[in-house]
Amino acid sequence: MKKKEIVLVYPPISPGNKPFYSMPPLGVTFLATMLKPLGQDPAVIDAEHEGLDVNTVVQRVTAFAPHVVGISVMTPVYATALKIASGIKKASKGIIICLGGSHVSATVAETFKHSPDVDYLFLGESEKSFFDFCKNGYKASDSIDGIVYRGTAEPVIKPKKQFIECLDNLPYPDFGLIDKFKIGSYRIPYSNKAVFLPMMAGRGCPHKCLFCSVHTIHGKNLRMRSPANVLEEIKQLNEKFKAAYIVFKDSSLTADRLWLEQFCALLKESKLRINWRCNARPDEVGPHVLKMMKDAGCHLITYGLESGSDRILVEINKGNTVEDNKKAVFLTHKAGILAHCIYIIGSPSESIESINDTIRLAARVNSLFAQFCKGIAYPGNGFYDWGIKHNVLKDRFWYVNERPVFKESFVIDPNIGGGLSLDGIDQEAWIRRATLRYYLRPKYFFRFISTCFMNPYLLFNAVLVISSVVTWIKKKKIICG
Ligand code: B12
Ligand code: SF4
Repeated sequence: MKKKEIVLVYPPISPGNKPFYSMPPLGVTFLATMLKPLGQDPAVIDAEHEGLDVNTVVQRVTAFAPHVVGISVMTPVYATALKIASGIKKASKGIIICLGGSHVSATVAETFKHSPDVDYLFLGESEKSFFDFCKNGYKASDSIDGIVYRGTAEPVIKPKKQFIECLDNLPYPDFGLIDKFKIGSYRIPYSNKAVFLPMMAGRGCPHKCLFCSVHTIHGKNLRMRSPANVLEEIKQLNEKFKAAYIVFKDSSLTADRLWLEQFCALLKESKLRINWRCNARPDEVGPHVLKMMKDAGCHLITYGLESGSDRILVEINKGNTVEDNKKAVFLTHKAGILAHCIYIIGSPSESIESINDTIRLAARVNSLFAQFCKGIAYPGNGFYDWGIKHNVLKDRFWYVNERPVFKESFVIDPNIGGGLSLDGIDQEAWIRRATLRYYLRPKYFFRFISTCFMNPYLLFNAVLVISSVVTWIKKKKIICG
């Protein structure tokens, strides 16, 4: 095995289980790509996609005999990430272990209380700070911000101050750095079978939705790459990997209207035969925008509709109305674009009535894909602060202990901890009920069949969906994502 000085790990959410759906991780791939000018040839291990268990991750990492290992942490993989760190330290004490990602960005120095094996923590987007750290011989310095390390008594915290101002200065993530990378082995729901890759056209979000913690990573100011820079990346991915489908992971690709107009115009002019999907806020789309997106190859839009109750939308600071939600999906369908809608069950003042409003809204908009998720108190989001303030979060450190995880195709079990204890509301039972009530409607059946006529590949997806629903019913588990 070739030695690698630096190895980055994207941990498995369900160790030992290979997911049906997954996509190459962007964050760790960016970090690895940044290090190439230092003469480094880092490896990225996508343990989620490969479905590796903790021991295998440890073996794969240590086989590279690295000096530094970086692990990316979203809250649900925290316990697993700490186990990986511990396994690596046991195998070789001298390896420096760094953690970064959304969970770490929100909890700052807390990890040091939970694990003796982690040496450095990185806060927020870390391309520059991790590069500087590596360039500085794997040590912190006064000029590196967003880094936390062990001091003699207390942790030393250098808060995150600088976000990358001009995103065009970042290199394009080199997916070839992913160990055992096979582009065709990744799969997403409801694609049109094309080879796909993820991308981010911008970072940061000025909104303040209570369930979201994006600002802890990318801050509150929206920063966009230039449309030409994004188009060039698409061209390169198309030439290098034959990628013909781009998954924009931006919080909302429609946030900057002028940017979107320029980008769609450029993409259309380029004559690249690319399809793409993105997230959008319902209050940011209208007939003109949607037509422009469709003409530029947009295939699917994911909307966080969250709730069918205006009262709840106000409570969670969503900044739009149920009417905006209905209109957005209606216009999306009218423009010939597929819609995937996400709903939350378990916002702080959720009631049976508001849940029923949400289920009714979902049925009314009748999107191809509806996903009902449990409202979860992740460190860094407003649900977490609310849960602590109102004493309805049974265990504020719920993420430290391992949890049973079930994963079949796009099914992620919301049996995850961190839900708020709400009087008289069993969120998981309601998610089950909402999902069944949604998919077992004749009107949904017609939506599905009519969409299949446009894209027969959906039938293949349907087999996967049905098999996961059957497994779910058998195991009495729940669909979320
Ligand atoms: C894409 C995505 C996913 C994809 C990931 C697929 C993949 N292979 O990448 C999927 C759909 C699987 C997913 C699932 C989930 N996600 Co998600 N996801 C995102 C999203 C939209 C973009 C992530 C991304 O690619 N960002 C771009 C890169 C550049 O940023 P990054 O990954 O954060 O990495 C940077 C820094 O964090 C840091 N960094 C990251 N790792 C490391 C490691 C080291 C060593 C260092 C030094 C630095 C570092 O530097 C990186 C470069 O700047 C973000 C929201 C967002 N806009 O960021 C939510 C987000 C990260 N997800 C979130 C959530 C809640 C989830 C789920 C729990 C949802 C659910 N209910 O199932 C699951 C959990 C999955 C898991 N593995 O634990 C939350 C995180 C909450 C938290 N406290 O962790 C976010 C912030 C969304 C939100 N609105 O709050 N997600
Ligand atoms: S949910 Fe979307 S719009 Fe709301 S704060 Fe998060 S990223 Fe911004």
